[in-house]
Amino acid sequence: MQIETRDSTPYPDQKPGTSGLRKKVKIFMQPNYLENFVQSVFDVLGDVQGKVLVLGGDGRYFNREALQTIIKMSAANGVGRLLIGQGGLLSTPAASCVIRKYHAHGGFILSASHNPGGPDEDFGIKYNVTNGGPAPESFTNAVYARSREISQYLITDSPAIDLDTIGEFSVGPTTVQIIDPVEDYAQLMEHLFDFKLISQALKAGSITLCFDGMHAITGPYAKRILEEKLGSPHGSVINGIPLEDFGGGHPDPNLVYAHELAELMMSPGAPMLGAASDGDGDRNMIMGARFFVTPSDSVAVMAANAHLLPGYRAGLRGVARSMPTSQALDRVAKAMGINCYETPTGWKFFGNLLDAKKITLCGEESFGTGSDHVREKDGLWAVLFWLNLIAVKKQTVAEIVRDHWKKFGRDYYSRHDYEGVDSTAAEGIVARLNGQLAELPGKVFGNYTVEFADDFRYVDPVDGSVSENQGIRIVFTNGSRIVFRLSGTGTQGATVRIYFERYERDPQKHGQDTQTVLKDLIDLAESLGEVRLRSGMDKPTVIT
Ligand code: G16
Repeated sequence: MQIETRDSTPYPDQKPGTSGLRKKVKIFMQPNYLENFVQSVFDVLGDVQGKVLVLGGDGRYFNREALQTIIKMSAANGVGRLLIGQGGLLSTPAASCVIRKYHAHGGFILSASHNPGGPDEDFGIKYNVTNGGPAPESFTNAVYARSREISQYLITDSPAIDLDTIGEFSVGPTTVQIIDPVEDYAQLMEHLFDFKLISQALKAGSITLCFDGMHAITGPYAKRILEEKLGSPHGSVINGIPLEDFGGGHPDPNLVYAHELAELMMSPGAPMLGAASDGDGDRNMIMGARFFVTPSDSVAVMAANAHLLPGYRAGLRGVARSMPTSQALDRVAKAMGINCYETPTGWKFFGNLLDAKKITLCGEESFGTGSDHVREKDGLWAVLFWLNLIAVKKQTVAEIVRDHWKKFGRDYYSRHDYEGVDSTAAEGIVARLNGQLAELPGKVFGNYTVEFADDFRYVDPVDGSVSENQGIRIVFTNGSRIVFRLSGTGTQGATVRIYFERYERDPQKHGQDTQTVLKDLIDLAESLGEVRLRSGMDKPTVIT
């Protein structure tokens, strides 16, 4: 085996977004594009001689080819051992679990998450660090800086590795170990939840379930855990085979893209729990029969009930949510006398809080919830959490959430996405909003008085690092909010997200239609941001 040093020239666009580098497959297939990024990561990592790295992806188009390249580059850079999921597969939370369990130095996860896959669609790569979580901004900024000046990369001339056979291979100095992608993760879940209780309920039919794998990574995990280990009837997992193009679907678990599940859950014969996960298995959508649980409510309900489940009996140290996530979690934290931290969007911001043991549970409005068991959000974990909760409380999903509202009040919440907006128009929207921030406080709009308005700035309470410009908040004196931000995960044009929130304490008023309750705020957002006007769209592309 020879190590080759190949010359290359930089690409200007390798700045990682909210979660790694995401681009169209065709961009990743440009000569040396992937290689430049991977070598930039190795250059920032420094000496990796003898160290262990984890590799895997969500199985999308280009996953296998990219893995073969990364294997050769890892060997050329002197990595000691690679742990790779069989078939090149590892869900994002499973990769985090494996990094932590085997004390790996870090790992590459190949995924564009909830974005579609296929030759004309998206691919992505991110590096996770020793704690199993996404690399912090200081690291990704250094990688980007390196990618702007890179002039060569290292690669071996070794043949391709058989990714489908469990076992060990050698590539020069590197031992390549192909591992079962599910087992370590399944064992961790068994430790956190009451599998015996859940299994009894599933086998007796007192809990019925449908899990939509959306032809993405969680299919094999869900089949092994829900059907084989817990005994949910065969067929409880639908769309369970991972496909390179996700069967032509959009692997984003929301009411629009997980429509097969959504229709089933709204039908008369709906099971008790409906759930879906995204491309790489870190997101979750939870539904009861004819009932949708917003992700913001989901994390609040979880926090209020965590002590009922084996892995969380000791109680919660604290909780955290991303800034645009509703304040339902804050109310639970207040009642429990624990801290609730508000972070920018992006799971990486929870890592320090989890490592410093300031929090146990955290969540985001973007269908992400997780805990200190790994350092990623975790789709199947959330499903198991809800299953365990239903089994303990012997209530339906709707009953659990309505009881929660009775106790804490309801945060009516919705997100409106305008996808594929012209980038200049999106910048204009942001500039227009920024221009109004100073004069908004004290202004009255109907029933709403602006308490403060700002562009969210986060100072990490653990390491003091500062993240600026994390979204525009307009907060009213009654606790209602409008938040505007540009997505950091899109690959085409800009996606403008507007988040609306209104709190209602009175249980008599908890049964209203969300969009109707939020109408005043939605109209106000348009007059402030002119999103519809400037984007030329007459309505959002997705409402959740
Ligand atoms: C990623 C991040 C999440 C974030 C989400 C949405 O999720 O890990 O923390 O909330 O993007 O980000 P944006 O609003 O910028 O599009 P995933 O599932 O895509 O990795």
